[in-house]
Amino acid sequence: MTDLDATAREILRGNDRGGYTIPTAGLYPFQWNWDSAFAAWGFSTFDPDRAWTELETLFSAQWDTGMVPHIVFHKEDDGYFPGPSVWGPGTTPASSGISQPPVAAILARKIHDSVGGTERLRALYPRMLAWHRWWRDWRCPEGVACVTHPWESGRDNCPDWDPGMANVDGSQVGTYTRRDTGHVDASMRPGKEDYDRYIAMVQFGRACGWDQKTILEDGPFLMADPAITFILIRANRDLAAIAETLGEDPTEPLAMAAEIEAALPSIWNDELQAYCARDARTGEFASAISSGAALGLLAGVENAAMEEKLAAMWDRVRYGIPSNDPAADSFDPRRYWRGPTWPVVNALIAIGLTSAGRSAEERRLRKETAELIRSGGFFEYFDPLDATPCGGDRFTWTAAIWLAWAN
Ligand code: 9YW
Repeated sequence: MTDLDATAREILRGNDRGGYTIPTAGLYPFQWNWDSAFAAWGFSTFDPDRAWTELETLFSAQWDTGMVPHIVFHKEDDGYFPGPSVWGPGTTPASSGISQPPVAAILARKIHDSVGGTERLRALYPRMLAWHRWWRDWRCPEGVACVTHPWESGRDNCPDWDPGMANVDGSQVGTYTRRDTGHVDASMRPGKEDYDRYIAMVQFGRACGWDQKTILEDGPFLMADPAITFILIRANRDLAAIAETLGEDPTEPLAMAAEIEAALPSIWNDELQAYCARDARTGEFASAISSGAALGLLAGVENAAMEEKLAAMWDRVRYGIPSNDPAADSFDPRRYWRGPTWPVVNALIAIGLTSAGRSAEERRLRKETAELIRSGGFFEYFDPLDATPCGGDRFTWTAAIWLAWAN
C-alpha cells in the first residue's frame, strides 16, 4: 500500500458519518447520491461490508415513487444552502426533491464482481429496478433521459444547460445566503444569476408538492441529458446482468436500455456531429460538446463521427476528458463543469473503454487522472490544462476513484 492509498482510505473513513459518507466536510455536509455510489466502490477495495452499507443507506432514502433523491439530509447542518427546509418534500429522512445520475447499478455490479455480497445485492435489486422505472416514467418523456434541474444532472453549471437556463426566471426568488462561496473560491463556482435560477426551480418543485406530472409538463426547465441517457443505458444493462446473477428475469431492464437507445437520434446534433444536450421545450441544442457526449463510451454507443470530435476535444488538454470543449467560447478551465476535468467522469468513461477492449485509451485516461491526483491531491476536480487542483479538498469521490481505478 502506498502513502496515497493510505491517505485515500483515511479520507473515506474521515468523511464517514456512520453508514454514509459526505462528499467533503464544510462544502457538502450530507449524503449525495452518485457520490455515495462512488464511495461504495472505493470502500469495496478495503472494507466490502462498509461498501454495501453505503448503498443501503442511500436506498433507505428512496421515495415511494422509486425516486432516489440527490441529497439525503440525515442530520442537520446549516453550512449548506438550500437545506431541507427549502426543499421541503416532508420525507423521512429529509431529502431534496430531485434525483442524480443513476450510477448505483453500474458500481454495485462492479463491487459484487470483485468482492461478492450476493445477499446484499439481492436486497438492493428491487430498489434499483424501481429507481430505473422512475427514470423511465418521469424523466424519459420521449425516450432519452431528461433533467428537470441542472443539479439533477450532477453537472451543475455545464454549458449543456445554458439554453434551458436562459428561459428560467430567477428574478423573483427573494433573498438568500449562499454557503458554497464561503467554503471555496467563488470564481470557481456557478455565478449568482445561475444560482437564482437554481433556487427558482427548487421553489417551483416545492410549490407543486414535487408532483412529477406538473414538473414534467409545466416546470421551468426540462432538458435532455446525454450523460444520464448513456449512464442509464449502461445501468440498465448492468442491472440485467445483476438479474441474471440473482436468477431474476432480465427482460425489463434490457427493454428499458433498448428503448432509450432507440431514441438516441433525437439528441444527435448534426452541426456538432455528436450527441448533445437539448432543450425539450424549445428543441434548442447546447452549443458545444461536453463530457456528456464522451459518456457514450460508457454505454458502448459507437459512432465514428462523434469519436473523431471527442478525440480532438481530449487532445486539446493535457489531463483527462474536459467537461466542456476547450474550443468552445464557453470553456473556462477552472469553473466547475464549464471546462475542468472530473476524476469520477473519467472513471466512468474508462469503465466503457475497458468493456470495449480499448485498453490503450483506458491506460492514457488512467495515467492522466492519476497524475492529477499525485501532483494535486484528492481535490474535487482539476484544471485540465495545467493540473491545478480545484474546489473542495479531501474529496470522497476522488479518493474512491484513486482506490478503485486510478492508482
Ligand atoms: C449540489 C457533491 C455534488 C456532486 C455534483 C456536483 C455538486 C452540488 O456537488 O453538486 O448542490 O448538488 O456538481 O455532481 O454530486 O459532490
